[in-house]
Amino acid sequence: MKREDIERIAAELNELKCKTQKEVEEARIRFLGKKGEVTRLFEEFRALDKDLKREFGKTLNDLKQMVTNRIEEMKDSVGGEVAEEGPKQDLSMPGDPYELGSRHPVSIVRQQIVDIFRKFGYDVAEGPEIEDDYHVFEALNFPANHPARDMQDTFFVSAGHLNPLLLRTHTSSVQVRTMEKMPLPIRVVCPGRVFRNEAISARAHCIFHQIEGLYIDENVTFADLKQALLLFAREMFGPDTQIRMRPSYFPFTEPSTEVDVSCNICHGKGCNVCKGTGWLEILGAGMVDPNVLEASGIDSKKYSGFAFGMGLERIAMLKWQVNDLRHYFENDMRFLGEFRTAPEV
Ligand code: 2NL
Repeated sequence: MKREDIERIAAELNELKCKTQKEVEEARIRFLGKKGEVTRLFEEFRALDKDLKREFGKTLNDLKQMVTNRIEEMKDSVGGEVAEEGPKQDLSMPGDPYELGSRHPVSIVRQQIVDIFRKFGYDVAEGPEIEDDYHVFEALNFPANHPARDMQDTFFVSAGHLNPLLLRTHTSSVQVRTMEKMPLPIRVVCPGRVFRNEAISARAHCIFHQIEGLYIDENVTFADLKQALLLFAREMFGPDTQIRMRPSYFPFTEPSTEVDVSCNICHGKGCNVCKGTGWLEILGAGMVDPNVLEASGIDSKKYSGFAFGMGLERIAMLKWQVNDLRHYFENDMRFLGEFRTAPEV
């Protein structure tokens, strides 16, 4: 028996940190169990001669007492099964806040635009996203070799026959279906998702949203188109808004125009949103081509009409100065949360 053995055990005991009742029991076995270190010292003690017994007796008894006390002490202080039965949480704490969701910016502008045209007496129509070539291109006066009909620009669902299925590239197909089945006059807006085979960037996405409008009656003129769009622009962007029309081309309208509104940020003075021009392009429009009316069985001698179309992401970009289209599709809560308090919805 050596004094160092006793001192080492005492030192180990001081170092001992038990976190669970299981660890306390393991420590008890290690020191006081049948083959425990203290037990072993007592066995050695029995074999000592009288003088050495006198020298070690008290020290050894003190050590055993110390170990026993320390183990008992830890049994009481370490959280055991009994201690764990109490509540783990403060049940009087307030609950987690229940966060309200918010409308997506594209959904907000769609609703605004739909509401404006409803006031003007338009109906709302929706139609299939998977369409056929006829309703997306043929009935809309697209020539057979038009690039939009190419695999490069349009997602095809089926190919290799005369009227393949495809993902609609504009919601005009819904208006074609309206012309086919609804009585005249027609006043309709068609919001929806459209698809184009484009490389995704800050300015282009393969999925986006449009709203198109169509008005067909007797004696509808370009002046009616101009006034309808002016009233729309003033409802949407404020009563002082001006519009400007530039000549353009679409297969389905003749004449065609691109429409700008006066920049509602700098009020025409020129800023970085309008790139110093004072104008923002918001939509394309025109008088429905007689070929388009006739394709859907409408007498183009008796009836005429106008149509227009705009990209909802673009309108929302102008409204909230969003600089990258990809924000609309990534569902980053930091972006979506920006629209939480839009008061008008
Ligand atoms: C744009 C331009 C436009 C139309 C869409 C249309 C629909 C029928 C007949 C004639 Cl059924 N036209 N739609 C007309 C002119 C322009 O959209 O820039 N859209 C994002």
